[in-house]
Amino acid sequence: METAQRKTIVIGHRNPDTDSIVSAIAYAELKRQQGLTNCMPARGGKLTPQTEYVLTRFETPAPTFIPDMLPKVEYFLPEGTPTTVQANTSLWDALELMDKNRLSAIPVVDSEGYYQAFLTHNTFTENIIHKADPHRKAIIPTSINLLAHTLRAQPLLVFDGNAVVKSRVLVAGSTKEAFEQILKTEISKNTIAIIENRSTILDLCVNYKVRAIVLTGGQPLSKELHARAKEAGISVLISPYDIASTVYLTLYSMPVSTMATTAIKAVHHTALVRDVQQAVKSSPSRSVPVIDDNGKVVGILSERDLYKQPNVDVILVDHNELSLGVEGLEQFRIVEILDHHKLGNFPTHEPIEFINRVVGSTSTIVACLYQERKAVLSPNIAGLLLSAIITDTLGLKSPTTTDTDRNMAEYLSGLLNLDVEELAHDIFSHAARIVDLSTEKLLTLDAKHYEEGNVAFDVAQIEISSSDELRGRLPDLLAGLKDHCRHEKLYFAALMVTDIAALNSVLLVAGDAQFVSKIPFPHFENQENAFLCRGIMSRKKQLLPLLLEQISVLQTSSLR
Ligand SMILES: [Mn+2]
Repeated sequence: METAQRKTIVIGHRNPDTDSIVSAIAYAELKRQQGLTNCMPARGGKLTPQTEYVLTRFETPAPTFIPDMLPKVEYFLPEGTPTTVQANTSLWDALELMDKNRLSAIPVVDSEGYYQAFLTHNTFTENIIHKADPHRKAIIPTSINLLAHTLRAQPLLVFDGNAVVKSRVLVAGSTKEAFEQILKTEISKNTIAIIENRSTILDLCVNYKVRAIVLTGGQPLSKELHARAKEAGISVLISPYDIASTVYLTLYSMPVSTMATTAIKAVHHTALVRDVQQAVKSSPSRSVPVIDDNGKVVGILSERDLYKQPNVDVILVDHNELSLGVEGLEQFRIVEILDHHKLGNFPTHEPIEFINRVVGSTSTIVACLYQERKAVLSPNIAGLLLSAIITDTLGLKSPTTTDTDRNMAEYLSGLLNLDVEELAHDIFSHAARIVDLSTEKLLTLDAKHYEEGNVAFDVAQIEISSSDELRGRLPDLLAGLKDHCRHEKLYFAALMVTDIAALNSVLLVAGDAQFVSKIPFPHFENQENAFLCRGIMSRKKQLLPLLLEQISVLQTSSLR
């Protein structure tokens, strides 16, 4: 039997540039050609207009957006289709299935597969104590068909076979007079009488029009009684077991749903493991059902699954430092790295394929690997690779460009019959620059609002590919921030302008003068409210902690 291949995700750095996106797409394609069929490209951020242009031009969809790799439930689910039972299955069949598959819990689903309840050994034990309590009347919700099925009984007469009705179970073990006394106190139509073939008692049951008669000992009914039972609408079953076993099995003919608990909520397959850990641990079976977007059961997550390795591997392209990658990467097995940056990598538990070359783009490395591994390079992939080499080397002009990049660009342009200069011109002129966007748009495109202690502030972020784009806009942007801060009564408002080529950000801030004066970065272009933050690309992970610390220092000192 062929088992599904482990999933492998190829992903570039956060705030992905064209090289990160293209090398992920092209390398995932190469891996698939080499037999790693479940290998998918992903991206950890929004596409820049430049990347969008390149993907559109070479007719390739954007990789799946994975904002973080924080461990999610789906990465820990055991492989294969989960065992479930439908709500109208008998308790006996459900328990038998659990026993056969060595399960401590089983999700109860409706006919479409939607989650309804959870049957665990614990919930069963708790419920059976109540149902089988001899101090209370035995009332069992069951249908005639479930009863016949569980008892392996021969149905003689069946009326309304699928209706589940709460029924009192009576065993005719007494004299006719005593039994009649009992029958008088019951609602006959909700009574199931379990009788050894005793004609006097049978006669009573037919007269009182009980719901069902279960005959034990395998004896059939007399013709006369059969006819009267039929006329009275009484179901009659012949159990192959003796009275004791028949009574015992009757209890297990209840639909499984009556013994399952609805208190255990299903978790979503994309939920974060850290958010569901408590639910798993406090569940009596130490497991919870997992559902997909449609509410259908896709698995059971057990506590022991949480200690396993996730079922997804990761290939990093265009970065080798975890701090530059999407959040949570360290929890996964990194199986390969392709990069052209300085090393800042992490220890691994096992040897991995690690290719780091001093070239102008990761896409150059991927293109070389297509050649080395004699893989098919489709025109679209070739076009993407050429575009990424061009963007990462600024049209083969940046000092990072090597002969390998130039040779590869020439090879690809020959393959595509496309001039490098022309393509470079198209890419750089089509990519939207901040010049084309209004100040308001730039300040709101990707703005986030934060509240810390008794202050509120906004930090927006935009990406540029050259700081030249920013220079002419500085006065507008600073004035816009000032207005926004005053209007919204904020402690401060900031715009982080991230240069995806230079890997740094310019921070523009308007607001509390004391706060602004304490920002620990050098001024940008001698502007009082602009700062150059070298190596800072992430608002969430790098900038925000610094801002929060500054706020807390100022607030503490103002209390003194
Ligand atoms: Mn790169």
